[in-house]
Amino acid sequence: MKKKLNISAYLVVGPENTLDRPVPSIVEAAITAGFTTVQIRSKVASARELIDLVKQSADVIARVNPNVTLLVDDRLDVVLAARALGVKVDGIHVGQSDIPVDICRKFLGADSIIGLSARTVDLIDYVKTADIADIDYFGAGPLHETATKPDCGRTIDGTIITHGFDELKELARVSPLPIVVGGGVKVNDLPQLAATGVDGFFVVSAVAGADDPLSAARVLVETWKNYPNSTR
Ligand code: TZP
Ligand code: MG
Repeated sequence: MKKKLNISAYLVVGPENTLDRPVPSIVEAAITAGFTTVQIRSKVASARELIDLVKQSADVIARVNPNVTLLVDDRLDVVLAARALGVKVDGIHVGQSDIPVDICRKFLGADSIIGLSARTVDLIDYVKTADIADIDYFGAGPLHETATKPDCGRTIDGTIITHGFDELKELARVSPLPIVVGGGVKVNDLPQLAATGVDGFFVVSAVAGADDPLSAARVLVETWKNYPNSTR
């Protein structure tokens, strides 16, 4: 059966984001604080390292909170390899230039979670008209320009498109699927972000780059909870 998806507090993390601390320790801090989804994402780790990180993260999730959803960014091969090794991975998150979602669905099966980063340009029209047959949620962003993913929101002419709260409110209204928003998100953004009606926030550095990831994650979760918004 498909795991019930909760993208309200969504951690994205890889070894390049943790200031040399082990990825599983950051995952543990986040889900102990109440994060609901974890995505393992690395542009530097090898396939073997990624499989290992996914396994270690799955072990932390099984121990701390088995309801947490575990996803892998981009790497269908890593999800399949981890599963072949008996690791419980719930699915994948892909971008517009990654493996198409129907191919992911074909390989991962009906019970897997598949997230897709929405297009940055013409975001609202895109979400209204996208074929959502194989998608469980949309990622949208950036809210702010971010050093963690400098190309996020960058158009062909090099300018960065960010999405303000008014646009995100409209996005939440028209989207046929749950929406998680990230890119430069910090705790101070959460009241306004929650008020837009989107389903959650995703962060890398606000947790993985914090001096104390556990207390940073706690503040994020508590702040979001104080602005209950989603009925999806
Ligand atoms: N996808 C869009 S922006 C982003 C990803 C993975 C990075 C967000 O990182 P941070 O540190 O929360 O700005
Ligand atoms: Mg990608």
